[in-house]
Amino acid sequence: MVEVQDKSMAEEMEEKLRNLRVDDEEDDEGPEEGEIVEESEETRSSMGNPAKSLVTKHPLEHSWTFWFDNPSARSKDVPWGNSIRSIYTFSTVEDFWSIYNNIHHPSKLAVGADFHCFKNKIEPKWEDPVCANGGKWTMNFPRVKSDTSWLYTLLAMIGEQFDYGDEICGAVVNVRGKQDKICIWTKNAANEAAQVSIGKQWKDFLDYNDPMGFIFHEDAKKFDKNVKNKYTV
Ligand code: MGP
Repeated sequence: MVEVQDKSMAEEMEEKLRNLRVDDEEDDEGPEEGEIVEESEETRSSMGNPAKSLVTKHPLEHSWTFWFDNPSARSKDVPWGNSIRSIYTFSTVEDFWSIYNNIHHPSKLAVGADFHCFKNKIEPKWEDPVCANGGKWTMNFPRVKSDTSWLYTLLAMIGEQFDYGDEICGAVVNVRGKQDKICIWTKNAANEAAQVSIGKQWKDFLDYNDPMGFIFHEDAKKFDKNVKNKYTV
């Protein structure tokens, strides 16, 4: 299980986020899905000027959207997904922290809530064309013990810490009666090497030591509660 070690990992990730553009500028091969292409002159010129960089926003590689599914807004009479709402899209380090610092973390959410952070324009649904052939890794936590892991998962994703980051659609935290779950959704479930790499790296980043399983959305759609893991790390 994950222990909250100290604040150094979050600080380290934030530092990496701040440096992201400097590292990436050298090997830019053109925009990818969700990639932010605009970069102001102001951003470029502030790189060597610490005073100015305090007031300049630092762009992320991708823009991301938070989505919330409020359990009290759900109804049995409407299809699954009707109550999911997009909350906020961010594309800079600073905007991430301003939204993150002003929203409830998993321990404060109601049982049944789902909170998602997905690359912009990818909906957190099996039906989204980018997710359709994908799957998900799932970590389990005791109730109200997932806040730090949720933050570290977000920082690892938006800070592009995964070797197969392009494979990632986003992450969701599911608040349930007995436990919290955090899942990372990916695009091509059949690509075993990519999924296993993401799973192993994610466990390392969070210092998560329990076995963790990957299921294909195709299998989840069969609504079989005993759906089998395709991969385990
Ligand atoms: P869940 O919330 O992902 O699983 O899906 P959990 O947490 O194991 O189950 P819970 O009962 O504790 O909430 C629960 C159910 O929601 C699924 O069995 C589907 O009926 C529906 N569902 C979930 N997702 C992610 C989707 C989706 O992307 N599309 C559709 N159509 N239904 C979904």
